[in-house]
Amino acid sequence: MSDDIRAGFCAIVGLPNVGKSTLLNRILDRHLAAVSAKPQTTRDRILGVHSVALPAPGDGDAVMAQIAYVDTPGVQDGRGPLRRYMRDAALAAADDADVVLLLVDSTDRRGRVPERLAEADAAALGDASRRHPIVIGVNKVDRAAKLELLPVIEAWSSFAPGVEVVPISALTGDGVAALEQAIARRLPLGPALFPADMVTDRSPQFIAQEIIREQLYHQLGKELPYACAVQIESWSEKSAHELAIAAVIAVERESQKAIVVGRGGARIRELGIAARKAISEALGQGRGMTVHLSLFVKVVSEWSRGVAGLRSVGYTAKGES
Ligand SMILES: Nc1nc2c(ncn2[C@@H]2O[C@H](COP(=O)(O)OP(=O)(O)OP(=O)(O)O)[C@@H](O)[C@H]2O)c(=O)[nH]1
Ligand SMILES: [Mg+2]
Repeated sequence: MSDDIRAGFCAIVGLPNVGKSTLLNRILDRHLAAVSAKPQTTRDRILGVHSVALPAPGDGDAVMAQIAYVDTPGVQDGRGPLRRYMRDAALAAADDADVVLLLVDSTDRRGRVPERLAEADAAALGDASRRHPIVIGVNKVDRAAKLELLPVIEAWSSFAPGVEVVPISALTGDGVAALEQAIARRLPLGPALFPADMVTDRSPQFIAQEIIREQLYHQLGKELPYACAVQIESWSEKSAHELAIAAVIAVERESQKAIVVGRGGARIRELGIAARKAISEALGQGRGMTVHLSLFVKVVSEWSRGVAGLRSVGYTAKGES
């Protein structure tokens, strides 16, 4: 590993639904983090490593930069153990980072300029950015009117000293290369932190579990996804191209189980088909992979109401095992 590159952690923080996970997937060019139109999709920190070449000023050689992105749950007020767990994960990631990437949604009137943030949100995001260099990504510019964008960019330019604001679209990729350059320039010089071929610290099991959870967000009504947790029960690689997975969807009440299963099992079947396709694409990486997926629904009474319940469905706080 060379000693003269820029390398470090970049925490992606922001309000729920601004496009943090979409951006990580776009940068890595793969389906790693769950994405949905509903807020509070991401529950855990997810690491994704990406290297870029940083042109040197003048005629010097380009410097490599290894950026270790940490996708986080949207920062929000901590009501209830699950929300607190998610908020802690986001703030801890920002605390540990070398650069904070604050992502804002240019189409969302609530959060698109600093003055519009709720006090608690502003305090949490301000805290996250105070101790580290900060880059602000103004996202979803594909949907924002150009004239509306300028005041948004201007407003964020004075959020913190030395801040750089980069308009982007995580969906189309517009501006993302410039954003990565702005982040890379702020990383410390030093040895690479991860092997050159490493993309994530997350296992294929975690990626599969997130894809199933993502389908729950896509296919269930407004409230129900928040009552669901997914755990992989068994994982068997029959060959390099064939994988059998059994997963449990934990819900909190019998009535929820009935909805997830659907009439005659129709809903769970639909979920299974969509998840199986996405898992085989994500894990096969274009090489073709046959996935057999069995889904079961189980009631774990009130799992989101306490720390023991969270632990029972796999949410373990930092430092626990
Ligand atoms: N038009 C448009 N939509 C986007 C863009 N980036 C993300 N979205 C959409 O915004 C929604 C939220 O995206 P996510 O990536 O799940 O947002 P997030 O910030 O990770 O959300 P949480 O994990 O809930 O905090 C999804 O419907 C995305 O498709 C963008 O650049 N343009
Ligand atoms: Mg997310």
